[in-house]
Amino acid sequence: MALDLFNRRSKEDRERHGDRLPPGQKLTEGWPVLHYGGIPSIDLTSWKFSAVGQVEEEAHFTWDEFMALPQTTLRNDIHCVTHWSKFDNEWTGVTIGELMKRVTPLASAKHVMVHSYGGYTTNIPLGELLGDDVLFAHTHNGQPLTPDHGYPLRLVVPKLYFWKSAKWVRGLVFMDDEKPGFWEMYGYHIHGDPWTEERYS
Ligand SMILES: Nc1nc2c(c(=O)[nH]1)N[C@H]1C(S)=C(S)[C@@H](COP(=O)(O)O)O[C@H]1N2
Ligand SMILES: [Mo]
Repeated sequence: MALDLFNRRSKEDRERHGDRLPPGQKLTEGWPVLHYGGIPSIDLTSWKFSAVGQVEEEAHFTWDEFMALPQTTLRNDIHCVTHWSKFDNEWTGVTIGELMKRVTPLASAKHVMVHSYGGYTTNIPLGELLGDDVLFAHTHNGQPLTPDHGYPLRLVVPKLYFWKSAKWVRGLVFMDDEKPGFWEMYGYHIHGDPWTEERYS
């Protein structure tokens, strides 16, 4: 009985999805669109991606430069704090590992603030951003991202709730301390692990 208190998935969800669906989540077949504010309109000719803050040297990429980086396709599941999960998303883009071959954080850098066009921010511990399942994606299931899902580029951090996967991403600021991003400031959990239901603070 005590175990059931920790595992709040319904019996049916557990039987159907095994260990793949985090507690409190429901599987969806569609792909909901969720964001705060409007969709920024982005011109690829002036698009820039920057890595700044506590780094040895700032790095800046035009769209063509970023797309010239080695491309990878990864498959993963995503989990939104509003209780939907979507399995088997295939993302194509540039892994964080490829980016980090070109960016060297200072030893003091422990956290990253992700910045988006439109002003959205979200914070992620550097160690988790550097996971081999993290990438900057321009394509989902073989289709270019639509504007509402983050065109031209979004971050994908599948280990954390999906609000950490910033759409319309424009850069990273490396920091020594943990500062809250947009939703983290408005009551979402500072970390956001779906497996331990770090939903709100
Ligand atoms: N730039 C930006 N990225 C964002 C958001 C946002 O408001 N702005 N919302 C986040 C939230 S709360 C979720 S659940 C996902 C939703 O992504 P989707 O609309 O592609 O499903 O985007 C995340 N990334
Ligand atoms: Mo969300």
